[in-house]
Amino acid sequence: MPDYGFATRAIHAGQEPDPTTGAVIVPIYQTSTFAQDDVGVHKGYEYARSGNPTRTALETALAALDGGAYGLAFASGLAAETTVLLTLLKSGDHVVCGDDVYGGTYRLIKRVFEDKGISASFADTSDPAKVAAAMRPETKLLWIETPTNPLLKLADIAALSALARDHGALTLVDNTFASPALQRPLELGADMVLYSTTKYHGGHSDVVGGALITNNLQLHERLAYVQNAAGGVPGPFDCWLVLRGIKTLFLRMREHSANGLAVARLLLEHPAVEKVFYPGIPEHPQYELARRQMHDGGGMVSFLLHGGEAAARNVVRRTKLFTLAESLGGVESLIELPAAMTHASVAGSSLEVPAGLVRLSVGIETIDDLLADLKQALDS
Ligand code: P1T
Repeated sequence: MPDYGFATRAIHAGQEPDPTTGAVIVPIYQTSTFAQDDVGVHKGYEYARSGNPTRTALETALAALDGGAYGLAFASGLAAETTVLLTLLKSGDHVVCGDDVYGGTYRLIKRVFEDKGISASFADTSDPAKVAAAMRPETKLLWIETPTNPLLKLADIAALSALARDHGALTLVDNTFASPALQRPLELGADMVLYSTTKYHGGHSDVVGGALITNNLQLHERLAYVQNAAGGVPGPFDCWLVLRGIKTLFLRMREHSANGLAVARLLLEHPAVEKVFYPGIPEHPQYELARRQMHDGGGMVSFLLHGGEAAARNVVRRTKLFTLAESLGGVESLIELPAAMTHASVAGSSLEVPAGLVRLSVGIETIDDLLADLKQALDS
């Protein structure tokens, strides 16, 4: 499509009115197979693991949002991750991964793929020198989360993509926390972008999904081959829910960022709070990089309390609007303790997160209500 702006692409890319009925919204093609006029003669679809028109619409929209040429949709973020690792790595290869990533990503690389002869180093991706030191001749992939889950550290995508290229490795950016509304890694030199579309793309905590986007046709074809061969694909209704969410991604991220900033400021000023992690405030050690690389600070905020884990457990028990739950990126606010919940699988590793860390997914409710809820939970 022409060079439309982000919000226009979100609403129209891959989502032209249905050519047979005129339906303005992409239909849910709830079918597992497609009729053929003769053997191998069909309208572009044969079997729904290999392709489904609702999924095609989503894949086109996903690619357009990231300014990429090719998109693939998956049954979950981890199905997308599995597909990348299966496609790019064989026994003897090495991956350098950030040292603060989603617990399930660590578990997949360390506990599933290391058993298959693939080795991994976990390096501080906020420091390019540490990433350079971790690279080996057999390193095939650099895996970056920025901002990281749950400590909101940033990685310089342009610098690290160039560094990986010099070492003959590809760079993948898990852009789940920022979403393409706030950060577009392909434009900064990354080879692939990965999402848990369960989060901001879906936006309503009602669907699990994943995505991979690239500009490299050869890489896309290899990933698409494994997507079909391994089969971690989303069903048509799940694709439709993500497509519906995408239409308001731009608006939602504006509100998530405004509310995230207000929450971070409240926490900074509260006497019970020891430290705040949020890329949208000058107190963040990489604020300059955030301003260069991201359009806004986003909706994820983490913090530590002076009272440690006991105080943190009290706060997550006391909030009323912030629901105690895993996941993030929905319109409603969530609160959790990563060490005991989303990051339980990094316990005892170099990625272990502080037991008293509290993570917020700040939703788009009325900000005064969110601030009052946090304040009463911190005060009592
Ligand atoms: O849950 P799934 O859709 O499979 O996505 C995995 C995933 C990948 N990358 C990042 C940065 C993530 O945060 C996640 C999932 N994270 C949570 C469920 C969470 O609460 O942190």
